[in-house]
Amino acid sequence: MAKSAAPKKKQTNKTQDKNNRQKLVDQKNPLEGLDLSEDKLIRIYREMLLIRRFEEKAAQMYGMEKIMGFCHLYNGQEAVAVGANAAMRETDYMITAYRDHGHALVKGIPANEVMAELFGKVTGCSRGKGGSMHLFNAEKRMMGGHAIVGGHIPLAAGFAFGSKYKAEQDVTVCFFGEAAANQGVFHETLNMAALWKLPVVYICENNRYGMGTAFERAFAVWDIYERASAYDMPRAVVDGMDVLDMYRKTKEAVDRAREEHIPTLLEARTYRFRGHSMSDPIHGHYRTKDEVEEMKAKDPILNFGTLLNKEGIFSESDMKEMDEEIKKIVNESIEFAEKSEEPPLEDLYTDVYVD
Ligand SMILES: Cc1ncc(C[n+]2csc(CCOP(=O)(O)OP(=O)(O)O)c2C)c(N)n1
Ligand SMILES: [Mg+2]
Repeated sequence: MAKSAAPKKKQTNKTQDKNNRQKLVDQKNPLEGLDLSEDKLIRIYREMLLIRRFEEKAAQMYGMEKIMGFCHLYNGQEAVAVGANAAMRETDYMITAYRDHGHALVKGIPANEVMAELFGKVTGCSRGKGGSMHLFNAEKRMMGGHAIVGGHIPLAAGFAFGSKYKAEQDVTVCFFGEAAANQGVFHETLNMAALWKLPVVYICENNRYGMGTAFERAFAVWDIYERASAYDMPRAVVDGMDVLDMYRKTKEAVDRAREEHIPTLLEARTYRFRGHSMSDPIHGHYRTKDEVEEMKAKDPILNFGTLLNKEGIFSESDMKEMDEEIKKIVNESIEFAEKSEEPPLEDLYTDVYVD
């Protein structure tokens, strides 16, 4: 995707044929060579579906003013967090920006606690004080939910430094939006991570927009992953709409971080189906309805479901049954959040500093 003033070269029929043939070869057996059991493949599907259903309900609750303040949904991007998490160990650290519901769910924070946090209730994973953008559970090694764009990138290096210093085997995986890659701290941290050989994997979720600014208008070089070359760091572009590609490339990076203490930058090309936040329209003035519809054809959940179905791993009726079970879990999370109490006023003064 390198930017160039030269007009695009027209593809000849010959190259088109070659590309199509290559696609058929690639599509033939997407599961080949993957170390994923059928159970794990089904779990991956389930995790993506849970996020989608959770987000749909969160949108509805926002409309009903049960959820207030900032709320950024993850619809469309599910394959990024789920595919990456499938390549991680439970003990590995995860840290992300404010579009964090999906990451929190896949890292094992129960839907009840995530929904209660969105409602600002004391039973929420951050005791009702963090809200949508600050979902934490240190025991599960979910290190947040951070609202300052790019602010958590150096924190990830800190966790990775801690693991290395203590000679522990854990890897830190840090997700951030592409706009965060234009913050100075991104470059400062990548330099240090490479220099100090930190066990960290940086995953840039390039959903093409920073609020309403198309990334092409904000980046001098459009291949964001290439920025890692400045720090002699391994790098790759990933199809962020394909959970298996996410798994495969994250696994390589996580293994390299764990075994050789070499950090990696991955650029996951993805898309958000909804507005930037709940207060924004779905396409707004910065993108067209057609573009959104075109990207919806790449829906990571529908496509992965079709693949599992085609390979005889998961039938349509299994999927329907799972969907019902997940909808029940999400509905119960609403009940749980509704019934829970708000934090008491005295809590204003707790959890401010470490004891
Ligand atoms: C330091 C800082 N500057 C500005 C903002 C306001 N802001 C909130 S979200 C956002 C866009 C970030 O886009 P991106 O990193 O691509 O993440 P996405 O929303 O696409 O997931 C901005 C500028 C902020 N939160 N922090
Ligand atoms: Mg973005």
